[in-house]
Amino acid sequence: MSKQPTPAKDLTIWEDAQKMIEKARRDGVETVWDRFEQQQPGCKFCELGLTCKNCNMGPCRISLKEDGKMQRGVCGADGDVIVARNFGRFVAGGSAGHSDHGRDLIEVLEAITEGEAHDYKISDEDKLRRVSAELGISVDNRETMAIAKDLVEACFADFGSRRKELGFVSRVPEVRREIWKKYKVMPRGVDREIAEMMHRTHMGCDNDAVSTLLHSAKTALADGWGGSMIGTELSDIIFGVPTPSRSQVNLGVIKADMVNILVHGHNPVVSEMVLAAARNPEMIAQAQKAGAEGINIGGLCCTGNELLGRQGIPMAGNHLMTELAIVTGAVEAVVVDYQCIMPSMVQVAACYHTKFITTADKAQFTGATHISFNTATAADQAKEIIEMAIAAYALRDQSRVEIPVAAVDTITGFSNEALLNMLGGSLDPLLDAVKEGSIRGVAAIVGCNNPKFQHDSQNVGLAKELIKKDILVLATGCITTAAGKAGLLVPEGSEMAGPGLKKICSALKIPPVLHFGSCVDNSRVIHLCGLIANALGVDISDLPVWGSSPEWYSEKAVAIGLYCVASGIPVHIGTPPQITGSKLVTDIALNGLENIFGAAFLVEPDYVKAAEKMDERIKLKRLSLGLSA
Ligand code: CUV
Ligand code: SF4
Repeated sequence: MSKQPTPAKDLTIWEDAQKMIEKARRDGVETVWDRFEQQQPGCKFCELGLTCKNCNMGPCRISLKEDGKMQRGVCGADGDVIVARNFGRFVAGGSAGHSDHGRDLIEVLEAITEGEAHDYKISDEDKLRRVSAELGISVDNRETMAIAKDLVEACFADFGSRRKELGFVSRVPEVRREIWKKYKVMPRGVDREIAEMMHRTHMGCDNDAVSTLLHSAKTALADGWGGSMIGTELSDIIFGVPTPSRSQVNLGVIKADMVNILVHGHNPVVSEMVLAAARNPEMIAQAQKAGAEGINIGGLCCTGNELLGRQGIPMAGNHLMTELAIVTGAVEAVVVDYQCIMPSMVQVAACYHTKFITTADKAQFTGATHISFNTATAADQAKEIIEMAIAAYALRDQSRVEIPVAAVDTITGFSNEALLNMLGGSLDPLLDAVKEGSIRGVAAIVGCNNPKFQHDSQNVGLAKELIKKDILVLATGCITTAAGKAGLLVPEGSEMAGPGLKKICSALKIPPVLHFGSCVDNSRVIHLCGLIANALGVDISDLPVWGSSPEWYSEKAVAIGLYCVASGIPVHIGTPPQITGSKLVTDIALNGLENIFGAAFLVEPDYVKAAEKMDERIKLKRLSLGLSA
């Protein structure tokens, strides 16, 4: 007898997702939830982090039974070392993802300065000058392109090994820098720290869990204050600084009478060009000739966030919505760059008329249509992509189309610049609100979904609990769509907030949850914390702030979590990483880091309890700053 499938309402809190899960079942399409179930029960050793396959004397696994058997790998590594090494490589993977993304932006800026990327330009000269000056580049009476060339060199240098510390470390409060020096975690070059992590975790190198964990922190710091920060700042320079604008979210942004193209991945380099091509009158005329009303671009995951923040392009969904978006039967093309793109998208697309188009040579998918995207030919390639989507429109079977809900309104596109602008050019109004207790603290909730939880239940639940306690929430990554769907990204959302936050939101006409961009844009959050700490003359760890990723899944999320902690921002996560096989490593993550960095991880799968614990700490931090709890 075959088992009844789990009711869709238990898998996700959203109506659009529930309806599409049901349609996927009718259409015979396998989704992430089906595969998650097939994978249960998971491997215990792996879950605990106690498997090692770093050499060919193994693979090895460590037993938690203390009966003398399998206490050490063949080489002699014990459970603590193995867990720390695995964790270190996990962090290196995440840091590499963000940072390689950042490097791609340097290459675009370089191509602009060399006159080899005619379809791109420097959109924000002011920011170019500001950032360059911060990095010690002379900007007075110099041509834009000359400054940009120097900026390119300065950023590339941050990836290598010739520096003592990264350029943007200048944004870190002095006291924090001293801590980093003391524990030898001052990040030098991005690639250097990642490569050193791979080296340290080779058999026979770093065989001390504490030492490996400290280097994990250093690697993550190189991501946050290096690769990611470069990614954010250069994206702003090339495509513009995000400013608040109205947009919409959920599967209702897909339009039955349009050629629908979804952009997915992380990097704005391709998606900005696809958007520009979709706005080209010639392309629109072609789409109309094919019988559509026009061309509609929607976002998924962080590429979506990049376009949402800068261009107000609507968001079709977050991580666990990506397969379901295709199931609407109304998507002509999904255009991807890299990261968080489920390989299954190829199979799901093949069940419909959807073209699945990859664009990055470093992220190719068997069965996809690959266009090797090149900045020199970007506009033409983007047109080619649009034409493929228009051609696919003719193949759409309207009888299979189901757009389950109407779109929900949002205001998105905040950034530190936008925030300052709103506050009249100075952080003071924000600091005053914090001091008087209208805003009791700030929490950045970082994206991701994970089928281990009912989709978005924790993301939305936590955001609502926090704003009730007058804690301002900044949203980055995949929680954005969730917050938007829950009505938290509009000023009216402050009805759900506590009285203090509600008052501030009404005065400034802002939502209680501010969309702060994609996951590389968590660099904006640490930058902001640095600015606030400097303004108050304290360390970041003294601030009433939190990071959180309730439904995290990716290596990148752990890198973000760790650079936040090492920067002095405590981080809540809904599930532990694969470290619980080592009591030593787990204790360090939950407690030991507090003694070093003044912040540590909190693992709490229940969002109500998480919010309470976060609130407790905010109270303590407020009291130590001499403020009311
Ligand atoms: Ni980078 S990392 S799932 S938040 S995009 Fe969403 Fe976005 Fe991935 Fe996590
Ligand atoms: Fe086993 Fe040691 Fe090799 Fe890991 S490095 S697989 S623990 S022998």
